[in-house]
Amino acid sequence: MEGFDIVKEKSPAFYDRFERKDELQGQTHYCPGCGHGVAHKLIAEALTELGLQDRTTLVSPVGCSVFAYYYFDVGNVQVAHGRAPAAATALRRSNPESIVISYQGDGDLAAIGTAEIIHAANRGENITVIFINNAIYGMTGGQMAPTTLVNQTSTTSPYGRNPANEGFPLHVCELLASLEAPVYIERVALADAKTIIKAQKAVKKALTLQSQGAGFTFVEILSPCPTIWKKDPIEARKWVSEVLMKTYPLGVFREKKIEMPECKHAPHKSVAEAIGASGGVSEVKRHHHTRETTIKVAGFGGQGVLLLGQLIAEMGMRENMEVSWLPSYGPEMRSGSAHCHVTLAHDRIGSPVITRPEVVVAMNEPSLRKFAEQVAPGGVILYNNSRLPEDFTCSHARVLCVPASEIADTLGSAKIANVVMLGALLEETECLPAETAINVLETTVKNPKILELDKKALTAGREFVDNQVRVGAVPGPDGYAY
Ligand SMILES: Cc1ncc(C[n+]2csc(CCOP(=O)(O)OP(=O)(O)O)c2C)c(N)n1
Ligand code: SF4
Repeated sequence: MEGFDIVKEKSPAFYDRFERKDELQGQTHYCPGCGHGVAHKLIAEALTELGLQDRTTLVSPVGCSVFAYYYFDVGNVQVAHGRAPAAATALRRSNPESIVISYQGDGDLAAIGTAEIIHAANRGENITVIFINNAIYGMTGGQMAPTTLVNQTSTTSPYGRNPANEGFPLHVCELLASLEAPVYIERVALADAKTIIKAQKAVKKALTLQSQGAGFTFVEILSPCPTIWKKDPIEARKWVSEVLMKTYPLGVFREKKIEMPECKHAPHKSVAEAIGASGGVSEVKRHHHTRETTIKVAGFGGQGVLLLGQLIAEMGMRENMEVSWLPSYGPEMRSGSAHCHVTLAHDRIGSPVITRPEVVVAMNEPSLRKFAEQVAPGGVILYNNSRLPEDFTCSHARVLCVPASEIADTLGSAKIANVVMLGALLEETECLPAETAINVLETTVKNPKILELDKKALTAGREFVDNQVRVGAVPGPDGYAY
């Protein structure tokens, strides 16, 4: 047009190049006329305009939406089918300054992932979910989705969806709008220029709200899938406006007035941030006599393995540390294997899973054999026995034998072996003060006799380690019992 320059350029939020096989160079992963490409463009433009690209992570699940990570020059995480809102929750909570987008198809979000989306929305996670509703499973060749229309044919409903047999189409916006927490829910479409402009505004609005820390935002995009619908791209767009939009009316289903919370997501922030965010003046008290560490406690059910981890975590909390405790146990109430991961940190913890613990507490031989390899080089293993199995060697970590069960028996109860081990661990690692352990025991153990025993057990464990190292009662080559 005279007087106008038509500038075609890609959004900086897209990679300069995307990878494809040789013969497919220059083609995207999407079919001609597919809505995914347009939806990508809307997201990329919003990220650029809002200046959010550098702190964004996009979660792609399973389905044609998985290809998003080839295009967006942001942090990309690919997750199992349906799990994107759960992964997005973790990503956003562990990095509250980030922007997290969960980009999901209808099979992914409304079938296998129904639980994840509902609970993420209900918790009011500060994430943005972009829901591409094309009323079918695209990637797998056209099976019925929860959003497939009544009478719409698919490979699994060849005579058309029959509500008597397959239920009615799921209206996800309406469903989520029945929850209290979400702050913004809108359904838009990629049917023509007018609806696409509305979609553009909705995507931008959702991301703006997320960047303000407002809460859960959700944009459903009715999107053409010409290949599976067996229509050309023009017919497919027409079908969006003439058919799909009749079942799924466009509109805003939730738009909360945003009052900036004094500390809405306090549990997601570190204690220091939470106090700062609520305008508190007192600095959080960090005790300098605490030490960050990661601990795996393992044994069999009934040895108090999980409780030992809980005691350590509780102690950390009382010392204003960031803590996590993650249990793992078999179905048996007794004698099955059990272990737990405990992290004590001064800063926010990214994940409660510990793959390289600095300390392993092995309450029995199978746990020693199973977890010794995992301990970080230079770490320590506390083994509940007076000696190691003859064929056992460990060159990368120190192994300290603490006959906790024997000591507990001498004190009068096999059940307190875990507290003996707690004493040993505190003395060996100096991660937390022993007085805090006494404080925790005094407020959690109600029976005075057991409390007395626990205190003795704690002291016995500490003294055992103290004697090993400083007096060298049963020394190995470097002062430890090997
Ligand atoms: C656990 C699991 N179950 C099933 C599948 C097979 N599968 C791959 S994609 C898909 C459906 C995707 O449909 P949708 O989310 O609507 O995305 P679209 O391809 O239409 O964009 C299914 C069922 C899988 N990959 N993993
Ligand atoms: S199958 Fe459908 S959703 Fe998948 S790329 Fe092709 S048009 Fe898009």
